[in-house]
Amino acid sequence: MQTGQLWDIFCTVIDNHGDLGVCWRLTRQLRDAGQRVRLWVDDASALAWMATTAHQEPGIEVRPWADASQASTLQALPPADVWVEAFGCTLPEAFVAHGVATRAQQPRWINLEYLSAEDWVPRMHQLPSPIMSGPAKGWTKTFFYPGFTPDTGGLLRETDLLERQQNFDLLKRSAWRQQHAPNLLPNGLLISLFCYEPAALPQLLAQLVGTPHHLLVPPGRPLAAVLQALAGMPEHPSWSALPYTDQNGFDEMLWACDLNFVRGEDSLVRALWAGQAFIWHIYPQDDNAHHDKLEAFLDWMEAPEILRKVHRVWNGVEEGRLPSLTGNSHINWMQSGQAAKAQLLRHKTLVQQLLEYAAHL
Ligand code: TRH
Repeated sequence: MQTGQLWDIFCTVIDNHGDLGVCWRLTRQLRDAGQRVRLWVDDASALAWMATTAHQEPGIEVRPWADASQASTLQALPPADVWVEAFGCTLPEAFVAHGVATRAQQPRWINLEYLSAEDWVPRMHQLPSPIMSGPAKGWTKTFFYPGFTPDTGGLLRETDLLERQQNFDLLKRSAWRQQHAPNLLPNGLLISLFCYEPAALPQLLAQLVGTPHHLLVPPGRPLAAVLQALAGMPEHPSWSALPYTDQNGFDEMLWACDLNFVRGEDSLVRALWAGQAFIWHIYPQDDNAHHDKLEAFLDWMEAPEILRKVHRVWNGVEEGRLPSLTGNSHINWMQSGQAAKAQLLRHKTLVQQLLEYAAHL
């Protein structure tokens, strides 16, 4: 029985999977914390592989964005205690107007922002922002910034994550590896490649040719980028394509591999929790704003120089040769990541902080 508060989370899918990935994870963790959640999404199709049980989860309703503007829907809806506007998606005006017309007091209205390690984030986190126009003029919205330090909103982390990781023991890990890379030699690294279209991809692929390492390529943009790069290569590295998997399956991939190339926002956090070596392809932004975001993250990670160099070349911040993935550098990267994970495990999670914030209605 979900006795907690009722949350309306709004999510628009921009161009990849992270908006929905983050919102679904948030939905699931709030429900696991005893809350009731309505997730309003404009394009929920990715849930078919990302969260196969999404439409049968107790305490969770996944609803089409368009319904939030239907008068008949709105009249039948019990009012939520908290509105979450994910990544500044702008709530449907009819939904807001209905709230203003029918509520004695405004809900807690949270604008959940994108994840960043930049130093201005703690100053912006939990800042109230008066609404200056539209049906909710005079109400207040609060900006919630996820982050890597205790003075931010924190990160999404399931309460059973460590238990799940312990259950994924050496036996399960080697079975996973055997299933997905049966020909991997004992001295070979198993590498996952979740990326956009990195300029240094041909360099990475060329580096792996003739080595015992095996590349696992998730579907979508990573596979398209690899196929395009391979078309121009006389010799190919050992690699194989992966099917789409749900979020738990994606975690197991990260846990089973020795090195994970991740991207965007959600898989970066999952790679940190996985505790294996990782390299991050940040979501490119037109004005190169992502360069500062990348440097801020590397600063927070206290990344060794070679890992900074790899990130700059991988993200096209710097031209030049991609440093090779030799054994010892890979071990150093893993140690950097594990130190970062240990720090993060001591912080309150995003859901803990959201619940504390919402409790003071
Ligand atoms: O897909 P992304 O590039 O999403 C991006 C980022 O979120 C970015 O911040 C945002 O601005 C942009 O979308 C619009 O990368 P990300 O964040 O890692 O999200 C991918 C999600 O998909 C992640 O939760 C992992 C999940 N996933 C699976 O669960 N199974 C799969 O098979 C695959 C390939 C991905």
